Amino acid sequence: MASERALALKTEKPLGWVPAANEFAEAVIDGLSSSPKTLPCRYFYDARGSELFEAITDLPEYYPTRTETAILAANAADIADRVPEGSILVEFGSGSSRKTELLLAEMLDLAAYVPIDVSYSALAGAKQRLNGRFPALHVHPIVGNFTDEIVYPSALQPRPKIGFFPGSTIGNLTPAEARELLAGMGHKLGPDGRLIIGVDLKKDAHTLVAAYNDAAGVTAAFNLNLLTRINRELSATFDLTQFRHEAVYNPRDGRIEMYLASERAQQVSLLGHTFAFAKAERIHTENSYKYTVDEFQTLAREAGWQPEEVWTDKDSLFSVHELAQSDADLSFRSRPSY
Ligand code: AVJ
Repeated sequence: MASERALALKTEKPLGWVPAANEFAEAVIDGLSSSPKTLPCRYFYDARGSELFEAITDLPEYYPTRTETAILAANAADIADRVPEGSILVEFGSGSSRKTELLLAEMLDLAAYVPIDVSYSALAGAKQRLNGRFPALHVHPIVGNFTDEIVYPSALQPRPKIGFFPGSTIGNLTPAEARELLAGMGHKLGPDGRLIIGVDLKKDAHTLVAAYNDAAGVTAAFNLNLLTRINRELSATFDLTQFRHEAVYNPRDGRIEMYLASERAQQVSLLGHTFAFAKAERIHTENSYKYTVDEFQTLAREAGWQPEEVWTDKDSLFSVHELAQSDADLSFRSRPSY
């Protein structure tokens, strides 16, 4: 095994950490001061936002979660076979860790599971559930953004690391940002690191648009909840009845774009700032990029990863990729015990 690269360490945030109000305030004021106006999608996930996203994953129109879950269920044993004994599973943006259970049920000799998420409540709920189902599994949650440096407890530091990044959350980033994030994950997971990543696939616009404009209006509530959070945490004056959810597919860039559109000319104030909105003016809240398998494998190679395996469903709606470090020592695979 190649020697482990010392990983940059950063002070671990205590469980219960929430983003500093000023960090949130700065991002919101910057976004609403820019033209066109924007709000970062990472702030969707307060407690209510995480609940609404869970509800989205059960919607008939929102195919990604159930399709990825079926792919993982069908291939978890194969994926687990390729994981060295005593590894740690590091999940970026773990949320409820529901999909992860499919892997954990097959990866019985993990040293630990390290879920990383911005939502304290999501981590706490997942830890409690996993402790019940896998009493022998060491669960070490980290509250933070998956772009942050990871602080591994010293006992886990030298262990082989398997990254897990499901749900096509990579789609929230532009391809350039995604390349950078993947390269950063390579650094965080070490020279023998592997990465299991879920990527939503390009398909007909009708299916895509429906997945982000569900008939029940849950995605609209998820999008508008961001304004509720800003009103609550930053004492803003958004009138939610005067903003409308919009989600469109942009075929040129291969992405779904989500917006909050102003129903009329209006002003919103927060923390001493006043922002004017024209009628129909939009706030961009999220991109969700879609890829072909080839496009994503090319991006992964550019980020220093070697595509090893890819699994899709029979309708090619979604894909799960297994990536290895392109300079990784893969000889351990040929040992009979694996
Ligand atoms: C969690 C980012 C993968 O983009 O499909 C779901 C979030 N936004 N419905 C996605 C989301 C609207 C979701 N990701």
